[in-house]
Amino acid sequence: MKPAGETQERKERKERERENSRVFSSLIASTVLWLISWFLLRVFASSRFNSRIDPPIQGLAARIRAGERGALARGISLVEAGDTRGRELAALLYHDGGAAHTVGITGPPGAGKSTLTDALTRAYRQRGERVAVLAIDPVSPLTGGATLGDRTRMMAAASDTGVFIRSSAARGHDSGLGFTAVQVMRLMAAAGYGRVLVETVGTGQDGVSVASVAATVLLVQTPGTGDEVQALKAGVLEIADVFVVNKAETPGADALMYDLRDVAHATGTRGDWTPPVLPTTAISGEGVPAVLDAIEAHRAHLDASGEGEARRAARLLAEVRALVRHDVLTAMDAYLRDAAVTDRVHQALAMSDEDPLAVAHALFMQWKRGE
Ligand SMILES: Nc1nc2c(ncn2[C@@H]2O[C@H](COP(=O)(O)OP(=O)(O)OP(=O)(O)O)[C@@H](O)[C@H]2O)c(=O)[nH]1
Ligand SMILES: [Mg+2]
Repeated sequence: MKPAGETQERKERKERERENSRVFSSLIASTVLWLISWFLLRVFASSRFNSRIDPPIQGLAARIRAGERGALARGISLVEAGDTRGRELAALLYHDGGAAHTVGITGPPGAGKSTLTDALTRAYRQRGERVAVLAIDPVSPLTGGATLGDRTRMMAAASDTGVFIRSSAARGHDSGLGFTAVQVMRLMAAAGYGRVLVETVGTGQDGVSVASVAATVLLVQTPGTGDEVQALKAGVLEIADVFVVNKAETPGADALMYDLRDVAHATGTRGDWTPPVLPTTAISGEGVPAVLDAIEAHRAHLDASGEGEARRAARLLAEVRALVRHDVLTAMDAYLRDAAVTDRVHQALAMSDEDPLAVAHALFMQWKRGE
């Protein structure tokens, strides 16, 4: 016979065990419940996130992918207006245009960039390729004359659906070549244009930025004053993958080509690519097939050498920086215009001995801290 105390103890132990298992199972149950609600919340949140992408923008993206020209034009307008829906659109179409080859055509005003772009476009069309052109600031005040716009109308009249041409006014300090141009070109590529050409005026530093939007850069020069090559800035020479001497039928073309070849060998060589120097008469189309071949050769070089990937990475970095810079400036502008902040500045300047430099520094630090 067991002592009464021992039985009591056993009873209590059993009771405790039962209690423990109750606590344990309720713990399991609440964990499961918690996991389920967490999962449901995630699903809910992500569906809310998706629904935050404007359904019309998703529709527009689909229509652009299908190659609808009207949709592409509308999408480009959204991007150029700096509309947030434009950014959403460009983001949605980011993976759609990977196969397109982007070609920048730059050079001084009146060199014949538009005429050459037009000739290249026709040549690509004859080869059955679809071409989109972005002409940035196409009419220079110097030449004013023949513009791509005139030819655009001609092509539109011929209703060639394999060509899409868009003119864009240069804006702001980045000559319109910041993220806006990249996004417009991305939309064009997503719409199925395998060649995306971008024409931009530039002889100095401003011309350099074309390299941040195009895989292959053509630098168009013309014979004339005799000091063209000297006038070229080092930065421009470095970005040129193909030199084109346009108006090659005019006097001085041979001398210019000779000089440019010198320069191309001295400074332009990158890896096993030395920029070729090619003569064209863009108005008649002479020399244009050789330019097409050079673009193709450069594309092959980019693929084979790995330089294409490296440049793509550099372009994406430049784009991210431009976007962030834009957002920071926009946010900063709004902050500075804020009435309370303006009051604070007035007070700091009026009530203390603080100079504008100190006030500006303090304000910047406050902005960084989110005050
Ligand atoms: N002689 C000759 N004239 C040409 C040639 N190519 C273009 N032009 C003329 O040069 C002028 C300027 O040509 P555009 O194609 O408008 O030059 P652009 O570089 O686009 O000029 P902007 O965009 O205004 O900087 C036009 O009158 C063209 O007809 C060429 O090969 N030979
Ligand atoms: Mg032009």
